[in-house]
Amino acid sequence: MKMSFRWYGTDDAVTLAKIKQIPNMSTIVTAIYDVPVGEVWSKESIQALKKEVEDSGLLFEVIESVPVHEDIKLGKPSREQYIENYKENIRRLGAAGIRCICYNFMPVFDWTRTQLDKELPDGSNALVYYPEQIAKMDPLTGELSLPGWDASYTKETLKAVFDEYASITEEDLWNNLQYFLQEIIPVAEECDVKMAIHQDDPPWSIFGLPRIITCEENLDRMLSLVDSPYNGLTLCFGSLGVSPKNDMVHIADKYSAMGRIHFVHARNVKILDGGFEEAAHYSPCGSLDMVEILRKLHKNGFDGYIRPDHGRMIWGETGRAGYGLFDRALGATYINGIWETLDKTDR
Ligand SMILES: [Mn+2]
Repeated sequence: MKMSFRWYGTDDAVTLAKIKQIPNMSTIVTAIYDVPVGEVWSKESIQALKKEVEDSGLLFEVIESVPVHEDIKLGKPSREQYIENYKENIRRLGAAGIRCICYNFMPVFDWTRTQLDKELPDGSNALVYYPEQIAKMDPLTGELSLPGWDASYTKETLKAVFDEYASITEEDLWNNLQYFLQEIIPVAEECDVKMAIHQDDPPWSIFGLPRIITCEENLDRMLSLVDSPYNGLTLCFGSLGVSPKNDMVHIADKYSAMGRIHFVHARNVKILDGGFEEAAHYSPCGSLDMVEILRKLHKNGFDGYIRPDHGRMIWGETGRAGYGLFDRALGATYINGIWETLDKTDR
């Protein structure tokens, strides 16, 4: 495995120099954030990003994310141009040394939580999702925003895109995903860039919008849409794992044995009735058995990228919710410890 860390660019308070000091850190996971969704990234900005990362002694090999334009998910005629743009981004990123692109196919919203700073009993705070809070949230106020979300929506444009999704069923979304993958995967193969879809977070419909990347059955279907190793997964423990019906040990085993996991988001969650709280990475802090999940990846020879996913805010750190330095660094070290133990014992 190659240990990696998400970095939000030059204005990220968590600097490359700090990330570099985390033991066993090899790769930066980043993106270009100032280009509207669906547009082609300029070669100059890709090169500048690559140089900045590599000058810090880290590898520039993973992009999270190249976002998929809503018109592709909606299957509108304008998707043709957006798919061409997407292919061009794969080509440009591949030429710059990127080997893995993480993306998702969630309508409108990326990951969703109801509170970003819930204080936990130990005084740290974490992101949480409580069903009673989601029931009271109105996404159409335009006031909801989380790191990584498309910030360009106004109240009016959000209403318009919701109206468009009113007639889109899950089957429509499947068809639109298939169309997209059949177009882009051959390009990913040519460019040696592994495409790695992120599961829907949380893995159920929210605000009446369809969601399909939610469970084992649907992961099987997704991977069969284009049967190529370049059509793979970002296995996000904390996204799939909040649904008790998703057996994460089994899922990690199955898809890593198939060679279809290219990128791993390792984090723990405490499952509540219909909701969840993000937890420290250490297994007893949440509902997931991190050792057993990682053991399956290790057993199957996983050699892709892994990054500690969302951390809590600890030791008074402030900043981008879920993306502080301290708790994610603890997570990386915990994963390193498990992996080193597996290296030395599971032969
Ligand atoms: Mn994730």
